[in-house]
Amino acid sequence: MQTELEELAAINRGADGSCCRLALTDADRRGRDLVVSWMRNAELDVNIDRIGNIIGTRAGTQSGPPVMTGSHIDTVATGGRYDGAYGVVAGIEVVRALNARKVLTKRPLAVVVFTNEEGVRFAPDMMGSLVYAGGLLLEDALQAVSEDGAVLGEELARIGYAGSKRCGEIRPHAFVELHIEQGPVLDRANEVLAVVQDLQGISWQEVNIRGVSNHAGTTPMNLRHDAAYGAGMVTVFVRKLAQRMGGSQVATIGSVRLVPNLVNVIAREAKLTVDLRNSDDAALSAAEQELEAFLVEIADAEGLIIETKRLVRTQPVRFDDRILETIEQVAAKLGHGEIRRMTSGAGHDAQMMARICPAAMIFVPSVNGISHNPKEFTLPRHLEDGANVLLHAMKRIANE
Ligand code: HGY
Ligand code: MN
Ligand code: MN
Repeated sequence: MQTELEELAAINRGADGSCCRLALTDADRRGRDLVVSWMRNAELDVNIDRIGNIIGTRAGTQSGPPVMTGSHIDTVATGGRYDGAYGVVAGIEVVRALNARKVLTKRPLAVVVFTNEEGVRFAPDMMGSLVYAGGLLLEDALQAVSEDGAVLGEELARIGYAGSKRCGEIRPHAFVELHIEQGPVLDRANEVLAVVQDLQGISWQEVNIRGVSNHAGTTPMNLRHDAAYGAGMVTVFVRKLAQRMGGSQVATIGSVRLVPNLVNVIAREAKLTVDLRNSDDAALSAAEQELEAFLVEIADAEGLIIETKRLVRTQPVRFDDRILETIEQVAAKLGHGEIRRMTSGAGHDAQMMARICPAAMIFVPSVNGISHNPKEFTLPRHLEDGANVLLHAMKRIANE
């Protein structure tokens, strides 16, 4: 697995060691080509569907819905080498291990690479799995436009991954995703594995604030309509909102773009993104409503025009109890004792697959809880432990 993870990480590697394989760029294509070659070497039958999902299948002794695993290989622009890639590489490793031992399973197995999980170039995130699960029309996904004006369907064709298979044609018997935790819980508790029982709701909005450009030196403070000040007020508001709400509420202003973005010009425009998450859907809706009321308030107070555009809204997801128990039993049998059940703060393709089949996830630790960052790291033995649990869980589910 380390070799494959290194090969993927070497594609378009940043000076700081970060991985940058934005969805449907040439770097993503190079990663896809690598994974397809690994799948074929593992004797998987590879199909590409119409949103570019890559599905490698392994026959069982019986036909029928496969037990599926997999994740994504697209990254954020400053990504680490494990986010997504680990689940794909481990899934292929599971197949290789079964091949080496000439072990057949009753049900077929499948390893999938979902298109555009990160959603940072084309919204929404988890796009490929959302289309696969029927939560987003293929036509709408193909028409998604990126900040740099690229159209998703055209990019998919340009990199040669506009497949012909109908999205979701292979309806899995079950879906198990292996992923790094991307947070501090396991690392701080000095634990090796967790089974993910649920996943937060996610709300992404774009907030466009329009004011009036003017001279930084001559414009009296009480006559300003300063879009940058509006952006700053929103940034402070969402932080205080999350602190006030407590629980699992988190809030992030990840992107702020000012226009004209010049030292001596009052900004006429600020485009920012707001990421709100909570494992309680009612609380997440309340947070969205509080933000909406605040935007009306500052628009009036500062003489700004503020418009919002929804990018993503997903409900919290509870994974399947039977799959959770299988993962727990397998982990115990492999000597890990009773492993922790936890909530995922990050979005994952498994949350979309849970719409169409029993699904769950396995986490391994992220050192210092760091992710979406080139310092993302997981110990090799933890990677192995996770892959072993995946192997035995898939075998058990495939033979039940
Ligand atoms: O945003 C997320 O949680 C995921 O990394 N796409
Ligand atoms: Mn991921
Ligand atoms: Mn990610």
